[in-house]
Amino acid sequence: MAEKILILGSEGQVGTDLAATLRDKYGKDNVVCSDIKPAIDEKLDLGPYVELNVMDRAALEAVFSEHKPTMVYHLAAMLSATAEKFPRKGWDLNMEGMFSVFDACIDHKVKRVFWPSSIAVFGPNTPRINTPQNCVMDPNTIYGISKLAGERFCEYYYEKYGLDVRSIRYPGLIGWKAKPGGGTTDYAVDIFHQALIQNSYTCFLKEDTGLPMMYMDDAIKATIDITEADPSQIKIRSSYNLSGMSFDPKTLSEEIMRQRPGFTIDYEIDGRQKIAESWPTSIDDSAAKNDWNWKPDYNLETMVAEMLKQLSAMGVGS
Ligand code: AKB
Repeated sequence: MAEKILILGSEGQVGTDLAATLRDKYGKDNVVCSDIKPAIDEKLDLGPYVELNVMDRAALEAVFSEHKPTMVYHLAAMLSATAEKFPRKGWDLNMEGMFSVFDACIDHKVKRVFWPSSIAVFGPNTPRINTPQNCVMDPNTIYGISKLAGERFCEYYYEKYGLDVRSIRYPGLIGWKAKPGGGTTDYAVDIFHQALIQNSYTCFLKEDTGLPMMYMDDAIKATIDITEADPSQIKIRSSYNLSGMSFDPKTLSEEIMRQRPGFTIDYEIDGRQKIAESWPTSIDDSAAKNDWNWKPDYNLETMVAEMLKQLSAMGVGS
């Protein structure tokens, strides 16, 4: 049977890239995009688009009935820094959104659903270097708590209802098509825009704050690969650790300086530092490598080169 794909949260940082890749692969009419943002002509030209709040169960039901998706990517969520400002809203969107989507998937016999977790599931007592798949997990942000609870429900829905949920723990994601909104790792995207605009950047994290990161093309590859993998390959039904590269702001700025002489960085630390300090600096993703052949293509040097090239081509800074 031909696949019909529904992306919820298609206007976000991951959704923008994922929609473009899936539309290339499956044809634009077989990928329905949806987000809380209104439908405008520019979006409708790219393929089917529905304005939708994932917490509105009746509206979600109507979208499932009309489009009959075989695969669903549920990306709508509030990220770490914003959820700290609006804890109740963050919890409601992340949890109620997940329940309404999972329940609709069961009702409509959806073959597969992708739900993203995050390195935010780890906390201050987690081993920070080469963080194992299974270890102490004591997140102290609303976002992290909602993602850890969500992971438990992924496994629960699989065991109890047979819903084939696939999930990975995204590191900080770096892409040029869309900017992230409200995350702690956002500096690693912003820095490229400011490098091209004014050749300097003021960073909100300390220079030695190492975090796991990944270039967006790798994240999209992992997202599609795990979702399309044969069920026999998926041995972890909560969420897989995933690793691309790890660096701190100083190391990233040095690589940008190397490729763009004259670039400078300074630091004005804000509340996001505390969140970053509760997360790992590097991740052990051997389970993803063994089970479904995960392998990233980008390292720090190639990611920086690609970001500068693509943003320049878009006209950023000119
Ligand atoms: C955030 O910073 O909140 C996200 C994440 C690591 O999940 N990018």
